[in-house]
Amino acid sequence: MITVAPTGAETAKSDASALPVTLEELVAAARACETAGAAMIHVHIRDEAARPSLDPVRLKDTVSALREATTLVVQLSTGGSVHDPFEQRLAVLDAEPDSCSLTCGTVNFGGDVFLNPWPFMIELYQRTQERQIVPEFELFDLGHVTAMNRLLDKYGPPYGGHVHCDLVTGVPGGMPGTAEAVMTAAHALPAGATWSATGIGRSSLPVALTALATGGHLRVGMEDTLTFAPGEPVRDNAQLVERAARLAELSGRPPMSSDDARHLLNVRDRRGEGVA
Ligand code: KMH
Ligand code: ZN
Repeated sequence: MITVAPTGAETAKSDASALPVTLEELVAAARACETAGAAMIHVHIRDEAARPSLDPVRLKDTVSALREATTLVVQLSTGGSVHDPFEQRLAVLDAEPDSCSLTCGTVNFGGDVFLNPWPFMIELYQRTQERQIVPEFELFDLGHVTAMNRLLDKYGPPYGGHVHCDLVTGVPGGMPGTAEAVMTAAHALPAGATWSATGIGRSSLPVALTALATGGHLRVGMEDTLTFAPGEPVRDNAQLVERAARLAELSGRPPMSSDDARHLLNVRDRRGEGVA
């Protein structure tokens, strides 16, 4: 399964002109990435000035537009930017995505702190269960795996019954983007869990190759990587998905369709339902 994370909250449009920041740009990127082999999209939105936003109306419009234009599994970020308040991050679920990210602990994030205290994790997790939204557990460090396992032990399985995680490596302050770190974290996951791996910046390729070699799935995109090769900026998100799909083919593990991803994750089929 290839997930594309096309935008993120950290990069300015002025620093990467191909970064999709309007709804039209996001939908165009999503379509191109679907054609290139993506099955899921991890979404951060921006406001009219291209600043990171958790505006509830924009989030609902985004989910509807992506559902209309693509078959991708739509995952909204509940991480937002490091400046977003907890209440707004919880309210992301009101947009009724198929899936949402759920980060399992606080982590230094460059010079900032990405806050995910235990009570916030519990609140977010219980809301995903109530709303029938499949969480993707974002694990930036080995301790986050421990916290996720504790969450599952205390509060039961996620909606859909299947545990899917993303090992986010290479954030300055989190686990490094190395094969060793990916394997250590993957081995600590509960039996039956599936995982994708993300390598920020230059760790993108080694981490993707590790995941492909060891049964993991892939997350790529301009949220995580802005340089395609040394000295060569990324052209657009589809370029990163195309490369991931090529690597997957070469590894004998061709990209999963979005239908297969829906089946794997057990997402509730909301296509055809309006958002209240
Ligand atoms: N932008 C980061 C602070 C997520 O989407 O859940 C958090 C992040 C993780 O990107
Ligand atoms: Zn994100």
